[in-house]
Amino acid sequence: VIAAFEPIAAIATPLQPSAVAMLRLSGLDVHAIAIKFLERRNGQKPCPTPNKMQYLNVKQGDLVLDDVVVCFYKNPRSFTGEDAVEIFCHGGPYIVQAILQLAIQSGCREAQPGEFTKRAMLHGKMDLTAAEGVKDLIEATTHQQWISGRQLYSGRLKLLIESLRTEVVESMAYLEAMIDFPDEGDTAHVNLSHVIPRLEKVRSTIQKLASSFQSGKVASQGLLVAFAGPPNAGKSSLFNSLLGHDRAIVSAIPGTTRDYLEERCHINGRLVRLVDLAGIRHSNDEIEKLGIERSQKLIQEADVIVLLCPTNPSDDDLKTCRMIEAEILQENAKAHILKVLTKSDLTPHSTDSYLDRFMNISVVTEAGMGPFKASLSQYVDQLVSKVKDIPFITSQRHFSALQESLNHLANFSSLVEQKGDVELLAFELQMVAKSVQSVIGELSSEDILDKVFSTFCIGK
Ligand SMILES: Nc1nc2c(ncn2[C@@H]2O[C@H](COP(=O)(O)OP(=O)(O)O)[C@@H](O)[C@H]2O)c(=O)[nH]1
Ligand SMILES: [Mg+2]
Repeated sequence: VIAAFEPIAAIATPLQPSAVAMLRLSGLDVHAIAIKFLERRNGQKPCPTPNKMQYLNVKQGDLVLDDVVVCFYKNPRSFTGEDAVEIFCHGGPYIVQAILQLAIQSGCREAQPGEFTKRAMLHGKMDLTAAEGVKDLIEATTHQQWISGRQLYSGRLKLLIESLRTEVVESMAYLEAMIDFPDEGDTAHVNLSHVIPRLEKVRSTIQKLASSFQSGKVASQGLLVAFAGPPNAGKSSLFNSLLGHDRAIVSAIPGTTRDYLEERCHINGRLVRLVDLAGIRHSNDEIEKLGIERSQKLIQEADVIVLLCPTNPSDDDLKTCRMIEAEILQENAKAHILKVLTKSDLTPHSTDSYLDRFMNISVVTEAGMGPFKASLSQYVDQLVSKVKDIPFITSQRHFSALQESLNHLANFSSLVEQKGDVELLAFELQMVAKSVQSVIGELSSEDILDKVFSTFCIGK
């Protein structure tokens, strides 16, 4: 028998005039609760036969509020694993909200964001990665996000994590047997020959999985594209042009963009996060200095850095571009640098050989914008295709957990080298197993669960 949670209700579809909307109830006694305000067409009370669609009336006092289709689910055979009811009504916001009020008056509490999925997880219907997959699938507006959501939801990542954990736990069991039955007392005499190669395989698999983070993040959250270049290069103009509206202030006064701006948009159907950075230059203005510091941090995180230079640059502009390029190479080895000569509609064009490999664009005539956008969308595809058929991670949460497990594996190795105590070795492996396991969720760690589920929408 499944532990019953208090009954909750929520509207599962957007609150907008639409053909059909769905409300969802889950928890203890929700069949009885729903029957309080549902009636068959002949005036009799309905029977909560599971998994069968019923055509019923919603009664609000003497009034028939709406004709609805209702499905009752009996635990554990529901999305949440609890008794549940789904009510499909006309999608008028008044009707939908009135039915929610009836459910609340009849004994439900309004659900919190992600609460249905959280219950599904707590009842063993899915692990934490599958729950994160649900969120990605709901939020997907592009194929790349669907790839991310689908692999999480399908359980591919979960299976790999489980097999890694099993490997570690079995190695741990071997060590613990030695603690229980010590022959000699220290690892100098302990034979680790079949534990070490196993753990080395675990380490390299975790390492590979951790290195899927860049691709996974791009799939799930979009390509992070930062614009860098000397003041007045046209960064904000390009940012606005890609967004399709004037978000950043464009002006001929250098230093106009003092803080960075971030906006999501689609480029050729790919999700990108565009960041307009404050111009990198030496400044005494406190606010501008802060903006520049934050810009430098974003340069370290970006997947693509678009380095902009005006078509007829001053010596200072060229110097700044070279300096920024050197800085990027030093601070963010993974970043792809896309070099762009802006304002190609203006003459004359510089012939400096540094600019030979730059692509020409103009936001005024739109010249070169097609190829520029194509290079961004192709880069998304290139990164995402790397992980298309393998398990990959998508969030900082996954990455940190794997990083922690690698740290403990490193501790294990140095203990082996130092011929450390077998208890200490076992402890490190326990920590490895724990951090690996935390990717798919530990039922005890409420704080992780709250963090993940608070970002869901209500009704999911
Ligand atoms: N003719 C022309 N002017 C541009 C183009 N792009 C930007 N500008 C102008 O260059 C100046 C600086 O642009 P802005 O986007 O604010 O540069 P930022 O300082 O790098 O953000 C503004 O006066 C823009 O109107 C372009 O493609 N063609
Ligand atoms: Mg600007």
